[in-house]
Amino acid sequence: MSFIQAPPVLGNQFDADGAFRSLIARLLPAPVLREVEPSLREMGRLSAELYPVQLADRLSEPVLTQWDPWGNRVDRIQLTPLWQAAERIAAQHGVVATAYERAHGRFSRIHQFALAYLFTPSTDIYACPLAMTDGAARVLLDSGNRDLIGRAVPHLVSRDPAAFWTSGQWMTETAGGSDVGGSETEARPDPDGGWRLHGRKWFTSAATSQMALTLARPAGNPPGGRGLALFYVETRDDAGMLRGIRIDRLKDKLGTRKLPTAELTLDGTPAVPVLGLGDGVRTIAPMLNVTRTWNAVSAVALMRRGLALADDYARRRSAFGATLAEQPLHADTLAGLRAEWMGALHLTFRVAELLGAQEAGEIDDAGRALLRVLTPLAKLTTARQAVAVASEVVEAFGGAGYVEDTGIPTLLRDAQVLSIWEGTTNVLSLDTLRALESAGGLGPVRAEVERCAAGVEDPALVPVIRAAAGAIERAEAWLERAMQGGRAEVEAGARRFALTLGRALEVALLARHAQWEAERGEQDAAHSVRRLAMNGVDLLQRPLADGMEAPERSFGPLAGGAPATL
Ligand code: MFK
Repeated sequence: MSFIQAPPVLGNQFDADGAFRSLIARLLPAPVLREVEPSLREMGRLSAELYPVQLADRLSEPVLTQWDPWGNRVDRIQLTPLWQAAERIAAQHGVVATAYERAHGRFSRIHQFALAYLFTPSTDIYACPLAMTDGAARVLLDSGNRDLIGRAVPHLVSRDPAAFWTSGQWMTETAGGSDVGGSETEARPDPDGGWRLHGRKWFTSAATSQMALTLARPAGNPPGGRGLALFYVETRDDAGMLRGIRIDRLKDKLGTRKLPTAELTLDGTPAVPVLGLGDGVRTIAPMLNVTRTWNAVSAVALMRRGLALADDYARRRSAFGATLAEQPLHADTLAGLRAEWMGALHLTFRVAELLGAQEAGEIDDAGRALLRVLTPLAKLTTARQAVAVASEVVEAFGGAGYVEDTGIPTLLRDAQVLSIWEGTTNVLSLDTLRALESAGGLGPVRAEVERCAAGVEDPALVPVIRAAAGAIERAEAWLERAMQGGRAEVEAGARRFALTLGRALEVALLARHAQWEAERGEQDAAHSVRRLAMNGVDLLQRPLADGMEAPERSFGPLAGGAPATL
């Protein structure tokens, strides 16, 4: 009994991530890259440094204290030590602020999401409050409400931990997390001219935020989403007491256990309308699009963490006379996962690139339509990939991956939320249809694949990009056929359709990058893009032998669509 297995170890997570460095080297002009690299390297260093802290903090969870010893209702939440550190680090390193300081114009979004990508896996999903903070800043700035912008935005984008605020996004009620139009919270006018909210918010992540944006129905408004209005709430008064808010309980969740996700009762909560007294869903939509982009960034960040650990472990663990890394089947399994992650990475940062261009006012109508379509596609595709990859990562560790204090199971539990919150895979598939409808069809997606194809010349990559274009063509044909069958037929296939578009876009974007690398004598993306295509792209058509069609499935990418014929 003398053998002790060496555990996986992480180095600087920026330096160690060649695929990511290659991507940002293409996306950022050289002078910008030179300027931002030190901040990314520092975040990569912190990410490695915080990982053992995260493991040591594994069992602590937020604690809700509702009453003080003397019978006063206090509703205080004690956050875990790593979450407290994460808030400070996030502020100081500008994980939100970078996007709004816009020191590098449209490239600042890429810089910011690069910081978030490195920050996220070692900070116990502190990305959640940051995502909502970012989304709240976006919504307030878009609203043009000068009072609220002046009051809140400087806090939301502050680098000073003492001044930094996070924001909640209170949407979900017992009547619906997806069908938000069913919200029951009522806004009643106050004699002093303000508004007070009455209702119950059923799933409020980050209940410790200083402010929140929330939906409520002004008394007398009609039912449905249009009758809701968006309200701004400051959660505590100067004495630190909650303002007409009770925290009823913290949720007992499968994962994201460090998040103080709470059930709240709003009992006369003072609130300020953000933009008029209706159309709240439309007003909050920019926030959803920002948080959905964060979701995709978190998905690629968690996949990357799983793979970094699995790769390192494969070099340390021996079985049957060789390291796992030298075992062909294990190496092949990891290569398949790496391909999924790289496709997801490229789709996600394409969204970041477009969002940055939009915010800097450097986007045309076609770019805007593309961003609107790519945002739900990136969210839904990368979230499903993250769950599938995290599950395989657990398996790549064998029994150790199933043991809690290795920290590996947490990856799977945390990844599972990514396909649920901020819109489930199905809800986002329907949102994709809505986005395509307003774009007048698949034009933006087709144009994006054609743009990628135009840059691909390497004979080894041409069949790959053709596979992506072919999948888009078949998806378009499927949509036309399904539309003849009526709305129900289109909706029934919407998930397979959206995942096919998402995967085809990943292949196209990665192939374009592989061409760029090939011109520099590198082959990393080329290997992965071929593998991604072989993992399967097209979930709408799954031909079997003898002209049979496989039952259509919309399971996960690794069990995914028909492998492309390369
Ligand atoms: C780590 C990263 C992430 C961390 C964040 C964690 C926080 C977790 C907390 C939560 O989970 S909060 C809950 C998140 N909930 C959702 O994401 C809701 C999911 N449901 C949907 O997205 C539904 O599709 C939706 C609520 C939008 C449907 O509601 P409605 O009332 O049927 O809306 P409708 O009529 O479809 O759209 C109303 C308007 O908004 C329309 O514009 P017009 O009024 O001009 O016609 C839509 O076009 C517009 N709209 C809707 N979604 C949009 C959008 N516009 C732009 N982008 C979108 N995504």
